[in-house]
Amino acid sequence: MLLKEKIQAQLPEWRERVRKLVKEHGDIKVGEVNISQIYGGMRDVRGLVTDISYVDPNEGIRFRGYTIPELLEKLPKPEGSESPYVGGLYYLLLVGSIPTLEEALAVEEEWKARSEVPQYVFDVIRALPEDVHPVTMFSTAVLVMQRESVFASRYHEGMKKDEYWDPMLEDSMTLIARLPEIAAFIYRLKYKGGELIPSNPELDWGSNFAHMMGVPDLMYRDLSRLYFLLHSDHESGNVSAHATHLVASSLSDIYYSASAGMNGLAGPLHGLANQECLGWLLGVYDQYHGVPSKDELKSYAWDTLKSGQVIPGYGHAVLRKTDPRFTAQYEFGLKHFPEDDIFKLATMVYDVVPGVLTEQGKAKSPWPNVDAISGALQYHYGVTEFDFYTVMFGVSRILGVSANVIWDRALGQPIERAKSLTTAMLEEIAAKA
Ligand code: NMX
Ligand code: MLT
Repeated sequence: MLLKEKIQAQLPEWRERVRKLVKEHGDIKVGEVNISQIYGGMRDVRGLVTDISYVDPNEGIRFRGYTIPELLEKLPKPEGSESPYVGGLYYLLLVGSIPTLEEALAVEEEWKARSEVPQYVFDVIRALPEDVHPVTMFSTAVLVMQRESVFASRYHEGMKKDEYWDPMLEDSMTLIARLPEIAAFIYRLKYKGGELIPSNPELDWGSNFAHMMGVPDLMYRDLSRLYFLLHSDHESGNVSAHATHLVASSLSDIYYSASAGMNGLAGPLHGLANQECLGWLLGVYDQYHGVPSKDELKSYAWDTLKSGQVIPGYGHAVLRKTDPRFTAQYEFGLKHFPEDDIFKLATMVYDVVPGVLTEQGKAKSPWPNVDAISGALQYHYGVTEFDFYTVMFGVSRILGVSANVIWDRALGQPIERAKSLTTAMLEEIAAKA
């Protein structure tokens, strides 16, 4: 497999680089932790490492050093399309350089060869109660495939530690290959009376998802590839990435680990915010029977805050400016459907809500994150069932978290085990300070 060869070729240098850093500079301090951080969700505590993506508070995400506009320009695309192949993005995440068209297509081909979803996965999803949330269905589907883990079986056969990354890559490729069909199956089962659309082996991974969803507008294929690129990774401290990394650090395989990550993504302060955000926009739209005036919108936003709720899609734990993932989606909407009512409303929210949050003075960032607009774009193409949106986030996020745990294994990262203290101990430290 191309990805395997490419990673293998880099391993000696990477292992030596990390070994040297730890051996020669292991006791150099990179930060300190204070009591507020311990009680405050470890904000800004520098305790993780990844070379796959980095989030600068003012600039936003870079994937392997590339900004989103750079990636949209440089990654290979299907002919006549504006969004890159997802296979090319995965190559970049794992290998660290922009692939050629042939290299991107080699990843796409590898996924095609592994894409058949075993019948038992569909049976398990069908056996769940009808009112189960789509993310629960998705996470369950990922988890149940654990029985096929190559990593788990090779571990029990006694594989050597420096080989761990290889079956982690094997499992990740199989898991990712199956995700578009599993997600589209959940969508069609839950909202389209179970009328399934067979996979089209002629299509790339992202377009095939769009096809199986049953959205007739071909531009939805471009949006799907864009969506999967944007949501794939956001360095290592966010809940889904950290949960996946933590679980994988005990040498759980990717099925156990990614399913755990999905369960974290399902929280309303994390990935579920895209569902919440569209619900909030529709709440505004219903209340004012259409796109409201700016004053009406301002008053709705204040009502939300006064009722003790957050405005979904706004604020961020790291970012202090508009999320470039928001900007990329905003530009897509502006180009293709500027007159769409829900898109116009999401744009108006961008004009109004940062001012409201600034006036309230609580949120450290009043600016939009990735979730503030993604639903408006889906809604335009007829994917109006917004409790499905976090499944799409999950499909994408598994690209990033799997790339990370493959490299965790390659570089021999140990089991994660931070130290906790008691409140009395912290009081004692405070008293002595
Ligand atoms: N609406 C209202 N209040 C907010 C918002 C918001 N959008 N963002 C932050 N605050 C509040 C926050 O609840 C906290 O209040 P309190 O002191 O009463 O606990 C205060 O402002 C300070 O919070 P921050 O330090 O600015 O934010 P934090 O780092 O704790 O949390 C989020 C970050 C993203 C969880 C938070 O901004 C939020 O809840 N946003 C809305 C939900 C959302 O969009 N989540 C998606 C994030 C992206 N993703 O996909 O994961
Ligand atoms: C993410 O994409 O994971 C979110 O923006 C949350 C985060 O980075 O904290």
